[in-house]
Amino acid sequence: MNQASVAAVDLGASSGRVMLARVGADVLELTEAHRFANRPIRVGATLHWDVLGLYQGVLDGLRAAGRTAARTGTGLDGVGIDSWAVDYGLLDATGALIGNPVCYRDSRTDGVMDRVLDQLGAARLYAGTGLQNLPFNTLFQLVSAVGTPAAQAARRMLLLPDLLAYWLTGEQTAEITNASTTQLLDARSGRWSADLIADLGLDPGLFAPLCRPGDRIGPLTAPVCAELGLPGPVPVIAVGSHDTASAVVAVPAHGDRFAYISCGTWSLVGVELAAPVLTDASRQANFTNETGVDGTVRYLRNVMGLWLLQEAIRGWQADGSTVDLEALLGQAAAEPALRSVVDPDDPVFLSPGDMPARIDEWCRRTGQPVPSSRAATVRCIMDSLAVAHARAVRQAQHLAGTAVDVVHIVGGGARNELLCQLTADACGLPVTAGPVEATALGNALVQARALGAVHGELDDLRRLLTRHLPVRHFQPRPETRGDWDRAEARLHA
Ligand code: ADP
Ligand code: LRH
Repeated sequence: MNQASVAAVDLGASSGRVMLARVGADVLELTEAHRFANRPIRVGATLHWDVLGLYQGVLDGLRAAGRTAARTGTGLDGVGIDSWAVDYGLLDATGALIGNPVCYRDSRTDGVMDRVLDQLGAARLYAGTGLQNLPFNTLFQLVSAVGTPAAQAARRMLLLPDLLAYWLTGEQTAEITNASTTQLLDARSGRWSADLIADLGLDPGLFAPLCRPGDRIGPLTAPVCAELGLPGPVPVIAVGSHDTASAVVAVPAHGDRFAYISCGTWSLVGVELAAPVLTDASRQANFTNETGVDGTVRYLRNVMGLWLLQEAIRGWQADGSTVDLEALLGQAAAEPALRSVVDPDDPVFLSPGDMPARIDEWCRRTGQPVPSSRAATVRCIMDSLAVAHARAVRQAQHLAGTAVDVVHIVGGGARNELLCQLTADACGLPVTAGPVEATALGNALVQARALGAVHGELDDLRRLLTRHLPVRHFQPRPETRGDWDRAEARLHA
């Protein structure tokens, strides 16, 4: 096959999309087949994902992608699925879904992480799994539910992309890049950690056989093909099913002297490595070693990201009005720089709720001016994210013993010129912004390689990207250096 037409299903915490990609040695085209909103939904005390709504969005997208591919005379050669990490569905003994998956921002894990760290020891957990401690890691979610009727009935745990692949193919697998975010995978062997699973009292049968990006999960079932109007069996191909793993594939970098920021709901800030960093310093800085495509290590830190902006906007729109994001960012750009900065990683910002009020309170508590308008709040968020980006880029290099010459921003945040420029200034490094749809591109490239339409290593896939996709460049403004240093000192005083 010298060209492949594949559907990349990419579910983000703020929207899902199905992209149709045509990929070959001399072609890389991406078109949007379908996009749909996504958000957590509170029922009673619990914050859920509407997983059947998401599945319907995937089916609608695949139908649209199949039609477009048929019109261009190709047909669909593959389907790949990625989503945000850590969240999962539980299946009963018949393979039926038990309840709606719970959103990682739900409060059921409150206090669980500290309890597990006391039980197992933070050093042991980090040495074993290499994962940063985030309160919502799958491990903590599973432990929080031990003994509940749902957990008692559960025979299988499937992370969301694996769950959707199961519904599309009938096959149960655990794709390794996403499995690595559970904190239940052994960092050295790359297998489920039997010791950890036993020590936590979890059922080892919950965990499906692992597969790798490029493996075939199985063909779409006949009823699914019929529902989608697809003529023949289309393979579902494992990709970097953790969205960040797919995004990192599509960082248009040359060589290895680069940092990346996969910037959407979260900012995932780090470097690509050949081996994990499991030192105490790395653990204390809460850096994570997630599994990347082709056995790479995504050495990174979660920065709370554009969630702060999304959640502020959600509140402003609660009365039914709409907010023009680009206009608001334009006004924020005209606001005075670095008046107030918050630490976006403070857990106080994690849950849904009134974001501007939390930002105001942070500023008040730290003796900084409280933002006096929406534009000032947005400016505070942008400045704060840039400071956090710069800190993580600096720490990643220091902890991994590497050096970078450029920072790549990919994902929806690459459209945010203000944030890209501020990040360049704060890092003191050039920023290359784009592609916006890096995750879908990484997903599509891995499928195309599995189908034999393109060949080579990550470097080769990235060369193909840089030949076909425009990016934007932001140069650091050295005259702002002192302001950033002072802001950071203020933040960590
Ligand atoms: P996720 O995959 O986590 O849902 P995305 O990568 O889709 O996130 O990025 C979503 C973010 O992109 C939004 O929160 C928004 O801040 C940003 N964004 C989207 N469109 C624009 C735009 N036109 N200008 C600036 N930022 C944008
Ligand atoms: C980004 C992301 C991130 C995880 C978070 C739960 O979408 O996958 O890598 O930490 O969601």
